Amino acid sequence: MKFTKMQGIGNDYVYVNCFEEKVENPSGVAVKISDRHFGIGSDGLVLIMPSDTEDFKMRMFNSDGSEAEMCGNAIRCVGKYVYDNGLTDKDTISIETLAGTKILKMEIEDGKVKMVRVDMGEPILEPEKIPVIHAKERFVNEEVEVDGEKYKVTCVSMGNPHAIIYMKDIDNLKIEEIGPKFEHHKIFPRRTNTEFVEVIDRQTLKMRVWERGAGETLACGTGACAVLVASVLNGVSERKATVKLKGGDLLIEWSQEDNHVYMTGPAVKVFDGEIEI
Ligand code: ZDR
Repeated sequence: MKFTKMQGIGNDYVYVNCFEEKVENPSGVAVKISDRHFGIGSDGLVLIMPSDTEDFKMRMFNSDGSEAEMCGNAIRCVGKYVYDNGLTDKDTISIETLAGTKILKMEIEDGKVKMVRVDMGEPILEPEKIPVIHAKERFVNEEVEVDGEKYKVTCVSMGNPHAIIYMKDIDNLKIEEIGPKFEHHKIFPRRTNTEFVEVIDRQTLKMRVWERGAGETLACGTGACAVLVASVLNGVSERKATVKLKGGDLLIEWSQEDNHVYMTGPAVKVFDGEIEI
């Protein structure tokens, strides 16, 4: 199987061009190739496929083999892949995902994609659609008990579920202990991605992420979008802010005009390879 390793601010995936390759068992392949000692090493597997309705289709599998609805960092890399490899000559493309169609606007430099702005669509705030078990209309700043401690939690879906918690000194957080407890908490029927956020100022948010099905990663595109939305709902940030992640920065804007969230960030190719699966 031919593949390309790509990363978006350190969130790294193995990308397979399914116009040429056939991947029979993507969940199993994701687990195998993601292993950083016995595999290629990645946060998961991304398939670039033909779509019946849009320019391209993307499927994304976490390193535990579970399929995610959407991945913000991966979709920018899909844009770079299809443009740089001549699968399209358009700088604006549509991509079908399990979380609906996303539109990408690519910034080209010397014939190659450097930055991508993604229209991530409208955030989903209804608890049953996130999904999170809750009786009210929204899940904003609600108390949740996790492992005997009480946390104030805000839940947002960007096609995939996110739980956002504000705290100080996230650098010293033992995320590998608390992360799984949120991920598997009984109020999240489809588990959750969890973001721990430190507000630097109204235009700068710093976060760490515990990803559903992958553990701590260096970055999370949908998570950064969910964090911006949660921060506006909690009155701690402007509608446009820089979200600082371990692997780099993303610029996120929640537009008042169309209620869509826009994410801008880099997409980088690391190397091409071939592996027997
Ligand atoms: C958080 C994420 N890496 C991104 O960039 O949006 C997406 C990965 C999928 C996530 N682990 C999930 O929703 O299961």
